[in-house]
Amino acid sequence: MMPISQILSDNVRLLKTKATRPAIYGVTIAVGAIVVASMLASFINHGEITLSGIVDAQRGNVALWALDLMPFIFAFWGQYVSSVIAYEAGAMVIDQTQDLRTKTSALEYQAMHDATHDALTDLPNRVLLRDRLQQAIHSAQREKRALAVLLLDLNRFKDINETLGHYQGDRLLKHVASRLKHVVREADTLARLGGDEFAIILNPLTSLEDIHTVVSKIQKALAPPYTLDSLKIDVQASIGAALFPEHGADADTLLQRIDVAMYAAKQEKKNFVLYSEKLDQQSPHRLTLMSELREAIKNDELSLRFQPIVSNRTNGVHEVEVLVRWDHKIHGIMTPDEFIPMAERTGLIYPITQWVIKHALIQHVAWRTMGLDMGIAVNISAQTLLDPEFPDQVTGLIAAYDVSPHRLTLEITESSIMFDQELALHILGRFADMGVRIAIDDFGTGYSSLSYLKKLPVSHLKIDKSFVLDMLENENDAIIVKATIDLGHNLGLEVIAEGVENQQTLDLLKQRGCDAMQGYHINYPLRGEDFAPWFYGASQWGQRHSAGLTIN
Ligand code: G
Ligand code: G
Ligand code: MN
Repeated sequence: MMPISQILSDNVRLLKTKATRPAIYGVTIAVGAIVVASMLASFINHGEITLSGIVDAQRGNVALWALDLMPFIFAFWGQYVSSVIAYEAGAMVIDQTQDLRTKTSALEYQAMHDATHDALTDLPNRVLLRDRLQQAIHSAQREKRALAVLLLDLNRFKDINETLGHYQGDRLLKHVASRLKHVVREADTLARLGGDEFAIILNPLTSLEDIHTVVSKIQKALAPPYTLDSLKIDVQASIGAALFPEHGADADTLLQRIDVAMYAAKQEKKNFVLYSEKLDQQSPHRLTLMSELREAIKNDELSLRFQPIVSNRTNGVHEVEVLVRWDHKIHGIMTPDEFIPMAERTGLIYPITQWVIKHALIQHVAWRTMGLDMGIAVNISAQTLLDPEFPDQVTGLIAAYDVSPHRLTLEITESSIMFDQELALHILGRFADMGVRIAIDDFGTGYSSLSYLKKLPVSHLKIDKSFVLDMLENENDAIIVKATIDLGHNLGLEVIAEGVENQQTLDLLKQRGCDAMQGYHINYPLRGEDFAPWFYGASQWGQRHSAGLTIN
């Protein structure tokens, strides 16, 4: 790079040549004025313009002397002013350049920091942890020593988050992070991997005892209850650990192994589990399942079920909820509860959601060619909803299959909206603009603010089945269901009840003004090919009924 003094003198030269130009014009005009004035004087004195007349005028006319000074004054003044301007401008440019440079490097630093740190706790994130672990492994290898990695997951954090809300959940995580910071040594790395998961690299590790010491320090640090909203909350953690080089020679293997150990701790309800090979056999599927699931999506080994939703107004079925299944070679048909949480943790939820929407649209089109116009409601996880590319992907899919957007509903949960309200509002707005409908699923189990709900472009609420299942026996549940129906209607939303398992419940819901009903009493989730025969045949809510034909 050019030195600053060089830039300054170059700039000064450039600006000086520009500023000198008006001075040269000034000098030229002044010289012109002298010549014209001298000629005029010669003409007035001698009646003609001659060289001797001009010389006479120059000698004898005092006013011309003053005029003769002008070119010198202009030249000097031009030089002086241009130099001053040039220096000032040059210095200004350099000041601003330096200012910009400092600002740019501060921004670069900030961006770098944000990419490697967790925004909530400002601890290193997964990316930085992996990098630090790799470095720690290199130095441990060189110095022939061991190190340990710990994975810590809070117990029941999900419940806390859902009952007290994400704001309080975040506060709790910050408390936990600051308590953990005091447990680790300077040389150790404490990172937040996301959610309620924290990892610690213990480097160096002199003896196995060290791990136990750290684990008991962690348990002690976390033990005192946390105060949130004047509630006292106890939080415990499950901890898994793995050692280098014993359990893995590289960062990725070690990170997988702490996951296995931590899950074993959760399952066995233990505070702490150190990885061992037999754990891999015990949690046989987790790791293999993940890669199998990836393959299953590619090989279309997922399948869909469609559960009918009956409208109170028409008594017919105009919409189905789409539920995914995995036809596993060994484990048989697996329900979403067995693989969706894992898919959410590993990012596989994105391709799954794509697969589900695509195949639901294909089914919709297949029914349409049979003359069956069946709306489809797809369940969407929080991560997928908050993915800024998701609306574009949906736009692409409905365009590709030529499906009218308002025949697609996205079922989202209250917690996925509360997680990042601004982003959720923005994304839901995009769907509303497209004409895609949004339903709040499992309504009543999460935490949401009513005033916020009012702002959302939502079209209906689905009352959680836990309230509907027992509403005949449990008066509280019946009251909640009634209140939710009224609340939904006051907000201008349609209300759907889930978990309708018998006729009495169905009758009661209809009587209470519920707009639509879904549940085993109407039917189990059906395979695509079984739906039309049910709809046109056995069902009292299918075509025969709504077409006004009588059923025997
Ligand atoms: O079909 P059922 O047992 O088994 O579904 C269990 C849970 O899984 C329900 O809460 C449902 O919302 C969810 N689920 C079903 N299909 C999907 C899907 O395609 N994507 C997501 N994210 N969740 C689903
Ligand atoms: O969370 P979500 O609302 O998406 O859950 C739908 C789940 O509810 C599916 O797993 C579906 O199989 C199940 N389900 C549907 N109808 C009934 C019902 O009548 N009773 C019960 N217990 N579960 C039902
Ligand atoms: Mn649902």
